[in-house]
Amino acid sequence: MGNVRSGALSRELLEELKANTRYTEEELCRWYEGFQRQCPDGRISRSDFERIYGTFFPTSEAQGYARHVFRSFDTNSDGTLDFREYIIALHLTSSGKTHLKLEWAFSLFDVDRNGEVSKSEVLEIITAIFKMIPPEEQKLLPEDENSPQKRADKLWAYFGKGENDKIAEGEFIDGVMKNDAIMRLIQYEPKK
Ligand SMILES: [Ca+2]
Repeated sequence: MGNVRSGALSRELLEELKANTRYTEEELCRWYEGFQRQCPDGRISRSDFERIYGTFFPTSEAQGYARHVFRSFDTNSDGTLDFREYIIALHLTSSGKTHLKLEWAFSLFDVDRNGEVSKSEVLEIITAIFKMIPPEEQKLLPEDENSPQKRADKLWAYFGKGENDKIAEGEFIDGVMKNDAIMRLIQYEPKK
């Protein structure tokens, strides 16, 4: 290990990220190089993250969503992410339907981090997700899913909640896991 140049991706971190994401060694090394170039101090700031995240959604407005994503991964609230957190963020926020992804989704919705999700939190995140849908795709949405409020109402009704009720983490994960239509409301995957 003595000949590893400073700044290289460590073998331990590489193995950890390979095991916990769907990315290959080649992809991880390439992204690490890009990350080092853009963030020489090894940490990415919120504004850089928003800019890079936005490039994945060139035809819509992803900044609000990116801000929530950043908050959900910046667990010590220091305003930066390291490479590990950055890769886990990219992995969990892109396609997939796993328990881990839904644990993350819950933390995304739990804006005030009090361990439960309120309807206003649901509306806030669903609004950010909705803005990522390009306008021409918004026009094609089902009648009961074509506005943030309708989507929040639909999710809330699915969980059988009153306006002031809350959803706990286990309930959220189990409920979303069982229903693809609800899963669709809490994420947006750009058409390829
Ligand atoms: Ca909350």
